[in-house]
Amino acid sequence: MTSRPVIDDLASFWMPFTANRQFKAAPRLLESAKGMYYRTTDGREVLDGCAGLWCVNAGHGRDEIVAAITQQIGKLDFAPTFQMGHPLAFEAAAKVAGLMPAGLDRIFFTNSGSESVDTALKIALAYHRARGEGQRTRLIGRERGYHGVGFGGISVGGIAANRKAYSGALLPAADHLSHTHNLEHNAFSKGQPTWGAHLADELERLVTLHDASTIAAVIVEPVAGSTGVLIPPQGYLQRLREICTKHGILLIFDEVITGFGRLGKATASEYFGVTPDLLTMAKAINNAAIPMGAVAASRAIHDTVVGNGAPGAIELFHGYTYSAHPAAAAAAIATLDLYRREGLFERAASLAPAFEAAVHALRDAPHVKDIRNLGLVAGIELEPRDGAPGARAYEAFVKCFEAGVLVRFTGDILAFSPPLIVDETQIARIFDTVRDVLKTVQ
Ligand code: PXG
Ligand code: PLP
Repeated sequence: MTSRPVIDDLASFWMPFTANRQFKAAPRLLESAKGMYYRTTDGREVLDGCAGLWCVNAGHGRDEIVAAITQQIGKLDFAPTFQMGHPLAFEAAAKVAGLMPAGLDRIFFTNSGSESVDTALKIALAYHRARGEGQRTRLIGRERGYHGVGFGGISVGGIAANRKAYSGALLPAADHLSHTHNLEHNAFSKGQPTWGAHLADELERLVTLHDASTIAAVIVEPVAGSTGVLIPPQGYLQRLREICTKHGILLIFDEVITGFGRLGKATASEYFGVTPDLLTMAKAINNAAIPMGAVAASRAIHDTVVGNGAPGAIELFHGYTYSAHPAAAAAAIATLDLYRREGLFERAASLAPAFEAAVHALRDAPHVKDIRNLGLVAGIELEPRDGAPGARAYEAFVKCFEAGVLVRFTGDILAFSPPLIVDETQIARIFDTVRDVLKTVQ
């Protein structure tokens, strides 16, 4: 095992979504990665139980993706996609479109999930305006929703801490549905809970309050990831779809986490059999090897916005310098080929029952208050420590890391989303480690 000196000065990097002072007092540094494992700067191997940040679905350091990026950088490092193009941008878009639900085959590239969300919200407004309904500006999100950190995303998002400091500057016309998390009815559900479809009817209440003619879109994560793996009740998404359709409101699925195999299908939309009008993605679109995100729009939305522009005029005033960056596009093409060649979405589907059994086996472990799962994603909710919310899960996270397993935590919830190449032995190791750790956690 190699050991390298830790960087002397950790001060300059202001770390995102991190307790900076706590981290810098006792840093956890990853130096390399291959397959299912990270290696730390002090030479320890760490099993990746959360695919980085829910994004490295094909496992780390995949040769095909590395080669595609390396070759592309050498051939064409950058090309503008504003009034210019390069072949890989179109090829990547066609490949992404091929995985989307039928009809959602117009792809706008971004560099992150946050940008994808803001892009989708803007497309929704542009669509209604192009149809002569420019007064439809209200955007509806959901409590406990995470839609990234742009001003649009936090406005429709439902995480109080992400909104508080910026509350005076949120989008003026946003509202929220209730979240669907309910332990009284649904604790320890395996897969989709049976209780809660009626919560979608709240959209009817918001329509009554605001009038449908003012509402542009509803955005939800089909499975909420960031706030602790909230699985939609049976029938809930179908009901949301029906109400949106009835009132001409666009439905946006934020699939930044659920896209690309997490539930055993290309999209959660396919898994649940519910098709949105716009679908946001990022992360596993190119195995997170280079920042990239995208929005898939229905033909109707695309054709309305693009068809309404005057000849020679730009139809949508929106775009990023790095939209369809050549290296990101090359990585996406290689990644999507890899998913298909290795049947990784099918693999995730076939591992899901073993994954479910392994996580629910922790039902009687200390501090466990709820366990929930779908596909290759699971959450274990812990009883918070008195007067110190989040402290127990943080302690469990650190101890798992020290025991060689990387998990995610949010509040007092541990989240699991391993790369889709995980095997049953590794699944057992992840949850055995958590069980052992929970015995020692205060
Ligand atoms: N939408 C959803 C549904 C997400 O999960 C974003 C948008 C924003 O994507 P970017 O690429 O801008 O971060 C996300 C991101 C965690 C965690 O462990 C979750 C995310 C990011 C980092 C950590 O909860 N989700
Ligand atoms: N700020 C300035 C001053 C810029 O010139 C640009 C892009 O040209 C941006 C922000 C946006 O950067 P990006 O296109 O990478 O999102």
